Amino acid sequence: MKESILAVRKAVDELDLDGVTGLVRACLDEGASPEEIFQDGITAGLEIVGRKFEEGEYFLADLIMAGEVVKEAMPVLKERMSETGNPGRGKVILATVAGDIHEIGKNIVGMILSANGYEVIDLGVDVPADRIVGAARSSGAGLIGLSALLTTMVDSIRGVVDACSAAGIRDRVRIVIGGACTSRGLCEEMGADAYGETAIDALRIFNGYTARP
Ligand code: B12
Repeated sequence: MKESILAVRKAVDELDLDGVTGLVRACLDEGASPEEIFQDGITAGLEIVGRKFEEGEYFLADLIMAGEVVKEAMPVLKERMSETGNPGRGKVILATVAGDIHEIGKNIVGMILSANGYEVIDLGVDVPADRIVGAARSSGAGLIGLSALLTTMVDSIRGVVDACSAAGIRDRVRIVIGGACTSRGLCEEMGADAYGETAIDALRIFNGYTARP
């Protein structure tokens, strides 16, 4: 792995708000792709932060700081990604489920999808099922991506599936789930259509649904 990507990972792990943007730029200048930087730099760094939190070395304030460090780095990556777009793949509704305010993974998924031609309707975090249904109806979007990181909130996924059924739109929407606490098994249990482990998986899954014959 490139040294420069390891430096981004370290900046996230060590909560280096001032240094992170310069390090991300250095990776891009060396030819690393935004996807590599997200996966091996930012996401890997956040995993270390999560471990330190679990082990009592970091506290909630550090988690908040880690979120800020990543937000700081996002604009540079976003700039680079929008250069490669090819419009017209379809509309995707993205939301972090009710009760959960983690947004970094959802935002990365959103950036990768919009850089690849999707119109992303990002409803934000802690989104109730009825808002998701309302957005699917008013926009006509047939794709829904749900992000969930808190084990205690996974039932919110079922809530969205049930709300789509109750509204009579379940057969015209595909519900894809992701986020650290989700899995293929959970996807089946909740009655969703697909599970993606990474943002690149999200793109692959949605591309499968929108592939033209
Ligand atoms: C940063 C962080 C926070 C920040 C979030 C800041 C923000 N703006 O988002 C803040 C400080 C707000 C926070 C709060 C809390 N957090 Co927190 N947090 C984290 C941390 C360190 C990183 C999360 C993250 O952004 N990861 C990086 C992203 C890129 O990964 P990701 O979201 O999984 O997304 C990737 C894939 O999963 C996938 N993906 C994501 N979404 C989707 C959607 C689709 C459709 C698809 C296909 C794919 C996909 O693509 C992404 C890129 O590849 C994790 C630890 C960890 N390692 O996950 C804990 C963690 C998630 N938090 C945790 C906890 C407990 C909390 C709190 C309850 C703490 C507290 N006591 O208050 C609160 C919850 C508040 C709430 N109601 O939601 C626990 C959850 C445990 C659990 N399993 O339930 C974790 C795992 C930490 C730990 N080890 O204990 N947190």
